[in-house]
Amino acid sequence: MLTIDKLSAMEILDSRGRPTVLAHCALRGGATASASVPSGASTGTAEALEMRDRDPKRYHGLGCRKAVGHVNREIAHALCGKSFADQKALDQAMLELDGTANKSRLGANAILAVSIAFARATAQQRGVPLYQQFADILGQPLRTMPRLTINLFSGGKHAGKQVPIQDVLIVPASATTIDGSLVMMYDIYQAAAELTLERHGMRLLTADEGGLAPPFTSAAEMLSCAVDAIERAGYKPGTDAGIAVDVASSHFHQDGKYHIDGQALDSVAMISRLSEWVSKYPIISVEDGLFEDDWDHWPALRTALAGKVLVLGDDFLCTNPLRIARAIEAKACDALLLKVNQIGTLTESAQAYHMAKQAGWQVTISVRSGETEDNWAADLVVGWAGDQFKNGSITQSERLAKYNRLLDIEHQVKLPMIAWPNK
Ligand code: 2PG
Ligand code: MG
Repeated sequence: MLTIDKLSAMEILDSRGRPTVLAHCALRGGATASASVPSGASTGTAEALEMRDRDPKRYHGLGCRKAVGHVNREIAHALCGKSFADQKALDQAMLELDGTANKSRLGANAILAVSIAFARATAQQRGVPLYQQFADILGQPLRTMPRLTINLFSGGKHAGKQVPIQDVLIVPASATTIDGSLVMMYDIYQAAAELTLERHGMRLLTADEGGLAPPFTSAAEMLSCAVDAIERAGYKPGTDAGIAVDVASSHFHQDGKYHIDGQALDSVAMISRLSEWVSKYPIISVEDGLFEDDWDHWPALRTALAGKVLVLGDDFLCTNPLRIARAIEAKACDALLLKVNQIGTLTESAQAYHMAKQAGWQVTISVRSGETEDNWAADLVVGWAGDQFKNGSITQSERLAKYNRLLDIEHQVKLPMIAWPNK
């Protein structure tokens, strides 16, 4: 049994300078640990509620003092001195305490900070690395290192909407280690920075996740520039390095149309546009190709693209077991983008993971556009044998905290990197 001695939280800042929650957890026996939670910009409407103060005088209303107060008072009061058999029991106690479907009473940011701080303290108490603790929570052995999907170019909400689609990511497909993936990505990022200077007169203008954000005039230009960068770096597009796209189309869907590159496309035309991109560019994964509630057309998207690329749901699924069940039933996609803070506890995230895997889907584990220097996501993707890891670019310390932790894990344990394509 694990007994909580002390629980507290405080407000810290994320990589965008916005407040977020850090929780401290002390267990009887001496283990102490802390954890901080990330925050998204392009959020799905079905995400669990991230509690903000809404006080316009502090951080434009984005303060997290209410969520922090919930940890320091109600959650601490309910959990301190109590013993829990495991993570599931702890998370269940918080779900019952909150009592809402979307954690809107206590805040998903408050609950998740405690959920992860508890996992980390438990790992310490047991004397095991955090990735092992995560594997034990999931109930499966360590298996593989993830294939990286690394942000090269950004648009959409992460870069002031200079181009509608959000992320063009590089997948170092022929790399066999994390180290080799990062070496390849360094070359491609530098080549892209040179191209940005030559074509747009600027070298580094980066977005929330460290991706380059030149003023492309169309999504197609963004994609073809990624291919140029791969070639310029001396790699073969599609063989050495592929492209993953986060279309994040909910954010340019309005009045039933997809507003992209000066056109207003209906769902069928949007699917055709995505199919064109897939045949023209070495794309291996398409995330949120359609609007999060375009349930009528997601199955057609999957039919059009499955087998050629991963049809990945992010805002569409929101790591929410109910939405995942509906998408499996409807054959609407074949991969889950798993973000723990979309749902708010490790236990529910594990449930989402198992559902996706049982349906034969792949799982990409993703961080958020607002991150801290906390690196637990790296342990999570190894512990849960995520097929891919989406962690932004190779610049900015909040991203490097995770990549460097992956390098450290790779140094400690010899696990094979997941094969690509992993179909
Ligand atoms: C996404 C994520 C990460 P955000 O849409 O996949 O890139 O963005 O954290 O802003 O939701
Ligand atoms: Mg996304």
